[in-house]
Amino acid sequence: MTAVRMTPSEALVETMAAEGVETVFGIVGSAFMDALDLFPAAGIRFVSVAHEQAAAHAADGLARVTGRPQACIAQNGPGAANFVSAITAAYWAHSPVVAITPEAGSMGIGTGGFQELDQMAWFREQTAWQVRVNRPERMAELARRAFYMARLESAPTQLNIPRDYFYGELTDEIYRAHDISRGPGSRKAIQDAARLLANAKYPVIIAGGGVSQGDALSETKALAEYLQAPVVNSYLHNDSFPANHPLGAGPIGYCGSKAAMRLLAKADVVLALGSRLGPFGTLPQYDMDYWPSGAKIIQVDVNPRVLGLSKKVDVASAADVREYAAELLEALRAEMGGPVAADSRLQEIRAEKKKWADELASWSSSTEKPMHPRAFLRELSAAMPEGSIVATDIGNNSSMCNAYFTFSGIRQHISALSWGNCGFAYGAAMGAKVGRPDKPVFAFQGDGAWGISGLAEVMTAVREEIPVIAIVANNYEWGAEKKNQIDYYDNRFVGSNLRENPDFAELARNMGANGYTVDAPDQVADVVAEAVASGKPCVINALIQGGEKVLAEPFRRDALKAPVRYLDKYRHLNAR
Ligand SMILES: Cc1ncc(C[n+]2csc(CCOP(=O)(O)OP(=O)(O)O)c2C)c(N)n1
Ligand SMILES: [Mg+2]
Repeated sequence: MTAVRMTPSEALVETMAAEGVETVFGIVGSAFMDALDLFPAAGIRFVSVAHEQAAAHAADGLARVTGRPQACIAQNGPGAANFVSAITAAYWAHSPVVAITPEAGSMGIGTGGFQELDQMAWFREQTAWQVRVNRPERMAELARRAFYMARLESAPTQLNIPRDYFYGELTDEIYRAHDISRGPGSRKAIQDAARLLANAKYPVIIAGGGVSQGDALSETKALAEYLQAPVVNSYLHNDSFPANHPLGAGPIGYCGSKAAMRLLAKADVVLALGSRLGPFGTLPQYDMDYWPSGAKIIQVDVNPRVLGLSKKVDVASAADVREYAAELLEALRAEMGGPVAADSRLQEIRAEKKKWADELASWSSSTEKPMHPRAFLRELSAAMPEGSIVATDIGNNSSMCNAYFTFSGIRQHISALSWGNCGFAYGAAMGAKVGRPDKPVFAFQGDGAWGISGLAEVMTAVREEIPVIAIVANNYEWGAEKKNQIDYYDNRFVGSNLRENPDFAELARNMGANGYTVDAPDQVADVVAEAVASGKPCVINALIQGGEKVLAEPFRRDALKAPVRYLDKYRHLNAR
């Protein structure tokens, strides 16, 4: 295509189409109506949500399953502001989302007009790149840049457009920005890593989110098999290496796999592939300080800014994880001459996995009604068909999922990650389902998180025919926070009970979805199978026990202190 005459709205929509955007999430608004009117003719589906937070989570979920930048759009001011938390979630998840934020008209900026907000400031901290379109003629160029930078940085970007700049005319050429090849990083670093690994007594691989986002699973498997090294999933990336692979030991971190943590503790060399080694991913768990502090660390990440960020590393590579893993294998072949024959290591991994599976089973065998959460999670994970995509939220039960949900391939576990916002999973699951209509997609949320963003979005799923299956872990409490009040505040429950929850299954039916209630473990498999087969949006209201006896260890023991009160009127609230 050569340069032709068009409007800025046409330039924006054509650029999105050129970048492969097929779906945009948002809520209709006059500020961008001139462009929105073109979406159907451009072949772009507009998914209209109930709250803009879910739109940005959906774009994130869609980006994570497709590996391509995705977009959301909102009215200026309040609509754009509603994006902020969800865009921050995408930022910490390294997910390429382009937030398109129309703003007050260029002739009114700075006068405190209707729906005016300094939208650049609101997204400064959580985007890798942002631009305010400063002339309508630059629309195609700047939109293309927003998508390119999202791909380059694997992060959200912001395209901010004064609302009058959708109108006018320009002459321009529309094309997709070039691809980026990053390569395997420095040769010397690969040689150094190969030498360390060749001489290791007990190498362990940490498969991070970069293995999934970098499509590096087969290269990681080949590397692990050559070294006969156990592979653990980094925190909240349970899909970065298959649980059923003989070398796969499961996830480290909060509520993860004891097998993984015990095996990692033995490492003398750690190869961290596509991981920033996030500070919350390596804290002690189950009273186990499993991080191998004496081990040599090799860290590989596409983003050089995260290398050595939270751990001292011995060899660091800024590299495409897939290309790196392939090159490292070649270097190991040259260094070692042949694969490690370590039958004893395989046996040990098998034994550790069995020991942990048995322990977990013994924690999860209750048949009580309402269900013990662990008995429920065990049935649920067995009932989810292989290949399912699961979005997980933040909360005590969402965290307990880490020990139960296993995945056979990458891009299947869509978790809230380090932004840690309750209300992530349903929007993300909607986006994931739009991207993978062929797969069952579940959203796992606690009842509190469900109220933040979930429940109201069932209207979206019904209206837009997005058949996600919501699992509401309904314990009538903000369990994760209640656990802190149990452990530190002598059972004084301020704001943590949710006794008045309505019947979520009936509500779902009223909204046009299928609604189910389960309260015993032996009901779970049939209901999940029915929900999967229905092809409709479904809500499974899972009645589970809450409170002291069943809640998992608190997440932030590292950050809480026993209460100290000096004033007489509060003295009775001192820790006893
Ligand atoms: C947006 C937001 N608000 C508050 C919190 C603090 N918070 C963390 S976990 C949690 C409780 C979650 O309760 P629920 O969703 O019912 O899950 P449960 O812990 O009961 O399994 C809260 C309020 C948060 N992480 N995010
Ligand atoms: Mg709850």
